[in-house]
Amino acid sequence: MQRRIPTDLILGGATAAFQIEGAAAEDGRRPSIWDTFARVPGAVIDGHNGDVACDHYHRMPQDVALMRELGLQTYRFSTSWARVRPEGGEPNGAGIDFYSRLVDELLGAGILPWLTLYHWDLPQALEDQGGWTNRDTAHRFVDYALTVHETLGDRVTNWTTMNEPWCSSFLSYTAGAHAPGRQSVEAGLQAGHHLLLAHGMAVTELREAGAERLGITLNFQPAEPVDASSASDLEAARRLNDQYNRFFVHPIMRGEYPESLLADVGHLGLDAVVQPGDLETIAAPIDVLGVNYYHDDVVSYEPPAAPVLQDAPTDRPIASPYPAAEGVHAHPRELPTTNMGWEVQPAGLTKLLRHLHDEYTGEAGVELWVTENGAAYDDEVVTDASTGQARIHDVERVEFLRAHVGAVLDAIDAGVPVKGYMYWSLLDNYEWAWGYHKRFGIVRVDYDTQERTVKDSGLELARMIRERTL
Ligand code: GBH
Repeated sequence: MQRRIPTDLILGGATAAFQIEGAAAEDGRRPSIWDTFARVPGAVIDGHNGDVACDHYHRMPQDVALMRELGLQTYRFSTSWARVRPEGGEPNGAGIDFYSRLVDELLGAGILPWLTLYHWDLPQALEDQGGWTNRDTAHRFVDYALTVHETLGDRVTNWTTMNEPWCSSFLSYTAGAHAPGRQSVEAGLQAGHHLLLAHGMAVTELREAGAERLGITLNFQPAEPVDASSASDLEAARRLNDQYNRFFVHPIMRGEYPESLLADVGHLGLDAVVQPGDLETIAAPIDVLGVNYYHDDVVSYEPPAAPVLQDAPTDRPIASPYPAAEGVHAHPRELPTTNMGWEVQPAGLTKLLRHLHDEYTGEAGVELWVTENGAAYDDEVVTDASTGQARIHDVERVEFLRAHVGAVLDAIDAGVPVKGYMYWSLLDNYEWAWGYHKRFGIVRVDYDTQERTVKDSGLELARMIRERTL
C-alpha cells in the first residue's frame, strides 16, 4: 500500500566537516584530534586520513548544486572548530568564510541549513591541554560557538551544539577507538560531563545572542534483555541504557543524572567532576532534540567481561566504552546486517521516537528530528547498457531508507510529531577508524577522480521528496 509522506516532514541529508572537507592545511586550518589520531599506527584502517576526503572544501558549490538537483529540503553539516578557531584561540576569518559561502549557496538553492558546531574534530591544541577532560575546553567551545554565530546568525536558524557526545567521550577517552584514543574510565566520564556543560553554556549564550532554534544531536542504541524474566539480563539492559542512552538526554531534559547511573559510575570519577550549578546549566531549555539511530541491541550479562566492541577495524586493542557494564554482551538476532555488521531493525526507530516523546520531549514541547540514520553497503558500479552511464543499484540501501522513513511515519501515526529525517550520508565519506572502506552515501564518491554518482537510493530519496509518497 502506498503511504503519504506528510508535507511538513522535512527530508534531507547529513554530513560532517572532517568526513568530507579535506583541505586539511588550507586557509589557516590547523590539525584537529582526528588529523593526529589518523597518524597513530594502527588507529585507522590502512592509515587513512582526512587530508583530501571528498575534497568538498573545493567542490562545495557543485555539491550544493547536486543537493538541489535531488531536491533536498535540508542539509545537515558541521563547522570545523579547527578552521574557525584553529588553535582553539584566535578566530580565523578565512575559515569562517567557507561556511558563510556554504550557507549562501544553500539558501540560494532553497535548502534549509542545519548547522552542527561540533562533530568530533577538536583542535589538537586544546587536546594538548587535556581536551574534554579539561573543564576549560567547555569555555573555549562557547567562544567558538559565538564566533560562528556572529557570522552566520543572520542566515542560520537551526543550531546544534554537539553530535553524539557519547562518541566524543566514551568511545574517544575510555574505549580509545576514536580520537584522541585515550583509554581511561575517569577521562571518559570527565569528557562526558564537560561536553554536557559546553552544550548547556553554549545554548544559554547563543540564545542570548539571538539564535532562533537550539538543540543537540544524541545517538541512541536502545537495549533490551535477551530474557525479560532474567534478573541479570534486565540489569544488563538497564546498565547499557543508563550509560549509553540516558547519560546525555536525562541531564539535558531533567537537570540530573539518573540515580542508577550515579550508583554505577559516580565513584569512578563522575561525582568528582560535577560542580555546583552545572546541572542547571546543562538543563538550559532546548527547542530540538536530534536523534541518530542506527540499530538497537538485545543484551545479557555474562561475567567474565565480554568485549562489547567486537568489530574493531584494526588489531589495535580497544577497551570497553562502558564503565561498570563490561560484562554486558550483545546477542545477534536473525536480522539482516549492514556492511558495518549492524543489524537492520527499523521498528527500533519507531519505538525509540515514541519513548523519547513520552519520556522527555512531548511535555517539554521539544521537537524531535531524526538527524542521522543510514547504512553502509559494498556498492557496485555498473554501466547502463543503453546510456553507457555509471549506475549504482544499491537495492539494500533503497530498502533501508524506505523502511526507516516508514518507521518515522509509524511514529507520526502513533502521535509523535517527528519533524524531519536526514539520511546519513549525502556522500560516501571518511568513516572514522574505518577510513574510506565503508560507504554510507546516497551519492557515490570515486576517491581517485572525486567524481560523484547518484545511487539508486539518492534517486529514491529525491522521488520521495517530489512525490511525497512511500
Ligand atoms: C554516527 O555515529 C556518526 O555521527 C557519523 O559521523 C558516522 O559516520 C555514522 O554514524 C556512521 O557510523 O555496538 O559497541 O559496536 C554512529 C555511532 C556508535 C553507532 C557506536 C554504532 C556501535 C557501538 N555509532 N555504535 S558497538
